[in-house]
Amino acid sequence: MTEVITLGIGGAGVSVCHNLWDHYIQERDNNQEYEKYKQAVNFHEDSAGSYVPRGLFIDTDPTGTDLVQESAIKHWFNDDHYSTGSDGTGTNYGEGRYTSGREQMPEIQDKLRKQAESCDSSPIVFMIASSGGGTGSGLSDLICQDINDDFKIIRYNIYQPPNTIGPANECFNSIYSSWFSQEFAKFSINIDNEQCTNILNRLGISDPTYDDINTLISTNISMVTAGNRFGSNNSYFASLETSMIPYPRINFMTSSFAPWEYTPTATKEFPSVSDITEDLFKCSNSLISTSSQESKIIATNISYFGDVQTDDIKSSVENFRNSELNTFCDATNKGIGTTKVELGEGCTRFSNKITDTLYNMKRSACILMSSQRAIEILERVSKTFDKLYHSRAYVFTYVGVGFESGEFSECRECHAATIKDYEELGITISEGDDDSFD
Ligand SMILES: Nc1nc2c(ncn2[C@@H]2O[C@H](COP(=O)(O)OP(=O)(O)OP(=O)(O)O)[C@@H](O)[C@H]2O)c(=O)[nH]1
Ligand SMILES: [Mg+2]
Repeated sequence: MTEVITLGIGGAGVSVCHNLWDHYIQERDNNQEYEKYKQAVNFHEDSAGSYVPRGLFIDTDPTGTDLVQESAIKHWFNDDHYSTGSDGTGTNYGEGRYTSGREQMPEIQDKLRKQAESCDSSPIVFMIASSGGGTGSGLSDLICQDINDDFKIIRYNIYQPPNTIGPANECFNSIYSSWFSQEFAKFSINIDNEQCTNILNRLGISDPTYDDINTLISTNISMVTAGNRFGSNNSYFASLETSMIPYPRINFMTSSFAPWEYTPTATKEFPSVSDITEDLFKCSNSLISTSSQESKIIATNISYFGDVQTDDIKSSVENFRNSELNTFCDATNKGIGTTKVELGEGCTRFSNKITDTLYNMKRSACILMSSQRAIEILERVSKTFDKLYHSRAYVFTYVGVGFESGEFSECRECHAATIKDYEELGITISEGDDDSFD
């Protein structure tokens, strides 16, 4: 069985993680008697027979972790679940990686090892952070670099939105954490707040707060990983990993849910499995801003929930294959992995205004996708970076905290190489290599 240690890093990471634990704790309370439910994915049983969450809240300042320590679920956590600094990084990646973040590393290593020792096998480390924050980028990268030999890492990045409203140098931080995610993580799943806001607007939440967005994000995390807790999959994202073996340097994932447009009061028929499957591939439903609908898809993993029969899944994949949404490199779609998540009779899950809409739907689905949509997203942040770098804006604040000036060009070159990897994939495909998955 897969065991997972979840790390929330920096302000956004800690807040999303708080929301996610709220979710996992309620889900465990509701389902622990249910035979198929594997509570040991996220909790370990201590010597006194109590279940303890496997995870850490990490920040270079106490704002976010203080909120968790005062929250309704605080009694689930003890000192071993926190690593909190005092000064923050002032949105500076260099501070997160070289100064204030680095000072916390011995404590983080110690607490992480302790949790890993409570696992039966090598756990997966799931890291949640914003790639724009100095802590979320710099300290996450330091942790990633430190542990990647020992653990399989999945990074969940709250990525730079197209219309940045935060500090302009967030794109410096983002470009670095993209590079490290590429080098050291198995997958990085990327979403942005702007697109999450658009989706929440469509759900009737007109002016979403961070809490609304975090609920949407934690619902996404919970749904894409649900197969592990409820199903029979033994490995995280197993089919996706297999499909991605030929592409070792391509790991930038996007995610979507469907259906969104349906409201319980609608008189029209509920969307079919086929409609839902097609919706998952539409850029408008992605949790990261993208419009590259024509771009090539490499591999996907779809989890279905609710009233969905195995035959319906087969026929909807067949329908998708014949639709214009099928832009798979391999037109036979060997790269589509599907999981039907059985929640069990009477099984109730986390409940809030977003999950009430999604979970209580007759059927729904979510997808993880690797595709050339990454090019558009990576190029967007590169352009902002280049503009600032050429004017030398912010460079001095990074050099002042331990950066070597060569690191900027090295990072930018690696970023360009990643974009090229995705572009070359397009060239190979147009030359007729449509058997990429054999
Ligand atoms: N979804 C979401 N985004 C957030 C939240 N808080 C901040 N952000 C976004 O994350 C980015 C800033 O990152 P933070 O996570 O606050 O920064 P940090 O990682 O703590 O790093 P520093 O504070 O710079 O050391 C901004 O783009 C914010 O819009 C949150 O609770 N949820
Ligand atoms: Mg912060």
